[in-house]
Amino acid sequence: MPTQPLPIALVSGFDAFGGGSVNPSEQVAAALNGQRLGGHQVVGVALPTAFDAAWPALRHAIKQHRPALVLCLGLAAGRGAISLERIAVNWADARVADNQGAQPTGQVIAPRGPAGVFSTLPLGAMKRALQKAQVPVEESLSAGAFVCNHVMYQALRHARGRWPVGFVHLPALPEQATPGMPSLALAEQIRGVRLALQAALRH
Ligand code: PCA
Repeated sequence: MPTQPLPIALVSGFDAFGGGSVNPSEQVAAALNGQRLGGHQVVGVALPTAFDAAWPALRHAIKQHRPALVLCLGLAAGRGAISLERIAVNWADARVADNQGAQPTGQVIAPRGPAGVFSTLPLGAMKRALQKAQVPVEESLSAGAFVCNHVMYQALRHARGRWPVGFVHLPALPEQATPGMPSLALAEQIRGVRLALQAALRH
């Protein structure tokens, strides 16, 4: 008898940006790609860190894989814990140029869209799972106003509650942290995202 394909959990990361040479989010998404987790097949994809290209790339992956859940990852250098983002805002305000040279400042993303959209992932359950495993975790009220927030906003609006969508920001890797900047080893980042994803899929 043919086996039923497992539902897909889509995990996205971003490529390096702003002069950096690596992005842990891309590495974590690649590490989880192909794994089976909580009765789901994980598909990990990398998105370009560019306002015009990131959401079309994620939308394409969603169309292709029809995921049961979408978890987007990005780097937030300077944060010391895995940050579960609560809300995406309808605002683009870049402090650095993206990978295509675009740098929108003070712009609404969707003129007819709501000011903010809440994550539809179970952040409380995800947070508890990481706390239990002693992975540094925090809830965050803003994913910023760069490409990460942009993708979170668009992905939530696109899903319209049909599948859960959320965003998790990751600390810098030890090798990329500047002096005094908090960081988290890649293995811990992978462990933390895996646990968070598992908790979300169980919910
Ligand atoms: N972090 C950036 C964009 C890509 C990434 O990994 C952000 O926080 O917007």
